[in-house]
Formats: sequence, C-alpha cells, structure tokens
Amino acid sequence: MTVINVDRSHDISQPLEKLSPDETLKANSDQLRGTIAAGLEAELTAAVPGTDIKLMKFHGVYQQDDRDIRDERRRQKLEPAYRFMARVRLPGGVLSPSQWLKLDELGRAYAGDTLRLTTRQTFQLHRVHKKNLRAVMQGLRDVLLDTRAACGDDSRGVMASINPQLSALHAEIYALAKKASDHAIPKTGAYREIWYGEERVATKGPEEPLYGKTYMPRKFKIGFVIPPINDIDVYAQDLGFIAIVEGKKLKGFNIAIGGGMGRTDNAPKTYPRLATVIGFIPKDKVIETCDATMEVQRDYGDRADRSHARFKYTIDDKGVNFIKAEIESRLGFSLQPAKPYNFTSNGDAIGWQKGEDGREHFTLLIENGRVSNFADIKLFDGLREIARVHKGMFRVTPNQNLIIADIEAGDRPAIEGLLNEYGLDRLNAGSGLRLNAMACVALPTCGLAMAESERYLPTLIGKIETILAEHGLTDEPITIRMTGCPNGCARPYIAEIALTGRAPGKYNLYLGGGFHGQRLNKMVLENVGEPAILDHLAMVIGHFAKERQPDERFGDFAIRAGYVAEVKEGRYFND
Ligand code: SRM
Ligand code: SF4
Repeated sequence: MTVINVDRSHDISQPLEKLSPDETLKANSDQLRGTIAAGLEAELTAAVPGTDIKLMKFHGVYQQDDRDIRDERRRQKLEPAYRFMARVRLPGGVLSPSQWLKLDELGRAYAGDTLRLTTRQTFQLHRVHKKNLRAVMQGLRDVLLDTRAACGDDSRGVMASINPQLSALHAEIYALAKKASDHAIPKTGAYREIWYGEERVATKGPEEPLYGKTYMPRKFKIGFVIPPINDIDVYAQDLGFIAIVEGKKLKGFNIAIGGGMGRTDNAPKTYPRLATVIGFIPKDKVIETCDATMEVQRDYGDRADRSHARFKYTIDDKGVNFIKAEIESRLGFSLQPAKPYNFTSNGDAIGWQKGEDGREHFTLLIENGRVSNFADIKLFDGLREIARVHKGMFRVTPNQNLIIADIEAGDRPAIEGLLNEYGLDRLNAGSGLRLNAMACVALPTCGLAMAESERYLPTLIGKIETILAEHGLTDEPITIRMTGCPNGCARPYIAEIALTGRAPGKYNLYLGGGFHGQRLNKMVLENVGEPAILDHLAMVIGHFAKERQPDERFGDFAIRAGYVAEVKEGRYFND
C-alpha cells in the first residue's frame, strides 16, 4: 500500500487506502508545487513530465497538442505538437480596457493571434509554447490578472449575472462574486514561486486552511444570478446564489446546490443534474455559505472514484436533507424557506441597452467566443481599437459574448463609429437561433473531443436557418448548444436543441430543454450525422410552425407534441 501524507483534519469520511491516484498526487504535491518549475526548464521536449500535467491544472494551465496534425507528426516520428492552454480567473467576467489590451497583446504574441471567451465568463489563451508560459503569467500579473484555480479540484471561476440594465444590483452582485472568488481561491504560494519566481515564504499555520492537502474531490463551481435572466445557468452550478430582490434592494439569496452537466456515454452512473433549491440566506451570509457548502463536499465527496466525485453525486448518495443539515450545522443556523423568484430566459440581450444610471452598454455577439481576425471581419483588431478609447469596462457574458459596458452617453458615438468601421455591428444580425447558440472549443485543442463543435456549429446553424426561414421562424429565439463530447462544457443538456459529439461527424441529438435553463432535455437520436439531424429538426420545426400555441417555446412544444418525454426530476439516466 502506498503511504501518503494526507491532512486528515478535513477528510473525515474515507479510508486512505481507497483514495484514487489523483488524491495521492495532490497529497504528495507539496501544495501544488510538484516538479512543475523544473519541468518548465526541460528543453528536450515541449511537454512537461506526466504528473505535473495534472498539477498544472490547479494553476489554470492545460497541456494539449494540435490534433489536426497529430497523425502527421506520428508518421514523421515526431512528438505531438505540444502547446498549453492558459485560462484566466475572472470573477463575473468583468475586466478593464487596459486588461483587455494586455490580453490582446499576449494573444498576439504567444497564443496564435486569437483569444477565446468561455462559457464561464473568462478567457483562454491556446497554443502557448511551454517556454512562453511564464511570460504569459507575468504579463497577466502586470494587469492584476492570473490563472490561479481556473482549473483543478478547487473553486473555479465564480460566475455572476451581467444584466446591464440593473446597474446598482450588478455592481453589488459582482462585488460578492469577486469576494467569494478571492475567498475560495487556494492560498498556496506555489503559483507565485513557479510563475513569478518568488522565494518560498514560510507560513505559520497550514498553507491551505480550507482545502488541506487534498483540495476538493473534484472541481467546484459557484455562480450568482439575478432573476429574471438566468444567464449563468444557475441550475448547472455546484453552488448557485439566486438573488432575491425586493423594491430594487438585494435581500439575500436562494441557495441551489448540486448542478452539473458532465456525463459519459454508456455509463449510466453518470448524469447531468439540475441544482436543487434548498433555502434562503440573508446577503451577509454568502461567504459562510460558500465555506459550509464546500466543506461538506470536501468531507463527503467521493475521493475513490473521480467519475463519481462531483457534488451532485454526493447529494444524491447522501440525500438532499442530509446535505442540507450538514450545511446548516456548519453555518450554525437554519436556512429560511426559499423565496419566490421567476426566470424568463438564459440568453443575452444583444445590442444597445441603457442602465438605470443612464450609462449605455453594447452586447456584441462573439460567435462561440472566438475573437480573431476573420477574413470578412477583423474582430480582434476592432476590439483592440475599442479598448484603446473605451473609458468604461468590458463584461464577458456566460453565453460567450462581450459587453462593452458603462459607456457615458457622450462617448457612444466614438464606440459606434468603431463598431461600424470594423463591421462588428454586423455580427449581431443573426437569426434567433444563432443569437442563442453556444459551442465548446473541442477540436483541435481539446484532448477529450470526439467531434467538431466550435468549428462546425456555425455551418450547421446556417442549414437550420434555411428550414426556419421556410417556416417564417428566422427571428424565433431558440437555444441550441453543441459540444464535441458528452462532458457538457457548453451546458448542452439544458438547451432546447443540443448536440453532443460521439465520433467525427456523429452526434447525439437532444430536444426539450427549458428556454430559461429550468429543464433538462432528452436524447432523441443517438450517434447520427448531419442528414439525420436536419431531417429530424425539419420535421419538428415544421410541426412547431403549424401547431405551436401563442408564445409557446420550441423546447416546450417538443414535449407537448410528444417528440420527447419531459424530464421532471432534474436528472435522468439515459443509457
Ligand atoms: Fe469544460 C473539461 C473547456 C466549461 C464540464 N473543459 C474541459 C477541458 C479542460 C478538457 C480537458 O479536461 O482536457 C476543455 C478544454 C478545451 C480547450 O481546448 O479549451 C474544457 N469547459 C471548457 C470551456 C472553455 C468551454 C467553452 O467553449 O467555453 C469552458 C471553460 C469555462 C471556464 O472558463 O472555466 C468549460 N466545462 C464547462 C462547463 C460549463 C460551466 O461550468 O458552466 C461544464 C459543465 C458544467 C459542469 O461542470 O458540470 C464543463 N469540462 C467539463 C467536464 C465534465 C465534468 C464532469 O463533472 O464530468 C470536463 C472533463 C472533466 O472534468 O473530467 C471538462
Ligand atoms: Fe472538450 Fe468535451 Fe468540453 Fe467540448 S465538451 S471542450 S469536447 S471536454
């Protein structure tokens, strides 16, 4: 038996010998230091040594290789074209123009002339060479950004609603999201030592008071939402805070626990699950609630089987009542009954909007979050020019779009001029389907992708748009989401139409998700190609056009018309 040094003060429930190899790795990593620093210096390979790949995730860095040229490299007997993805930690998706300009500079210098906005409101820099990783981290530090805990078994980037119209509420919720993020971030000095070259500083107590030596059993995701827009998809979060507002004043939050999208094909024990609302807390109890909930998952989450380690499985194994009681006992008070609230959509309001403080905001559709200079539209250049003159802030939305936010009325013409000069305003001219679409990155960088996603969804949407146009439904808002594998990075299982990759050119098709993220969809076709997908959608869309009831949503219709059974329990076992 491997003897490992685990801090048992936190991990109360599981015998050491049953821990998964990842637990051993974390426990023996010297609080996430491992041999990462040495691996970065190794010149004979563009990769880092085996176990450091996993540890680097806690630093927001993924080793990947260019899958487009993997076979060719193999034929040439070369190692894969290793590069790294760095994910920025950006609570609530808010950044300043100078931070944008630094990301722009780093994207051009080190990340293949592109930036990628993500479904959790942040940036990824892909294709970074190992030798340039420190330059990226230090460049981010220059503008007070970093990649700490953007991945790994810890609290990931904390999301927050972006609703630009509710200026004061947005500011208050954003401040709470930032506070929760700063609070839950790992405290180890490993990041500063490895990436900034700082000396190790001795700590008086444990380096990680919350996480101990083995951190969380799995990733843990927190988000704050302001009804009626469920833009963050609060039911997909491990811990969701639903703002309860009375007379424009924030009173507190309903707490939702145990959301998660990931599943594996042909593995019935894995499933997407919508979060369960368990009660209400006053707004001054947010940090305590984060701590109490994370501690419960830290102590009871499955540390033997990583495929069963997310909070959703802990809750279903132990029971919601048990988990709620554990949270309450750590909080030292009982949750109040949940308060009423109402969601109407989970999309972004594209275009110009005015905040209650009179400032203006422009939400720009960034198709699948990809910022680049395309043949027809110089998006990367246009946004750089806007950042050079913009005096407000930017907000990355949970739908991979971008808000040029907080524009004083007098500054609007300059922003409009640049949007027009670079043709960016044309991006917002899509159909109701395109404006409500998301795709994950998938090929060529994602090592888990089984099919295309970001590079294919725009083409598929074009074909579905033809069907919609035949039925006069071009402007109908319908959510569509695609992922290259079942992991669910674009939160597909709550979309009205979803496609998850099975093999090159082959997808599972799902229908019946709720328009505001309130209901899971269900698979209607398995492992099929484009012709079958389009045939099926043409049939349902045609029927929808003829027989929908007034204001009936496409996902609701798919259930009422019998194309798919309603998922009532917030989870299902599909395989
Ligand atoms: Fe994700 C793993 C990309 C949001 C569920 N996700 C990955 C990796 C890192 C692949 C890997 O492990 O090697 C992907 C990197 C691809 C690349 O080349 O960039 C990846 N996930 C993304 C992003 C970039 C998708 C996007 O196109 O925007 C999103 C980054 C969010 C961020 O800024 O932090 C992203 N991933 C999500 C979400 C959505 C969310 O959190 O709201 C989910 C579903 C919610 C959930 O967690 O349940 C999600 N990603 C996963 C999973 C499945 C987890 C599970 O419980 O089974 C994996 C695989 C894993 O962890 O084993 C994964
Ligand atoms: Fe990769 Fe799958 Fe996530 Fe898409 S859903 S980014 S293919 S892990």
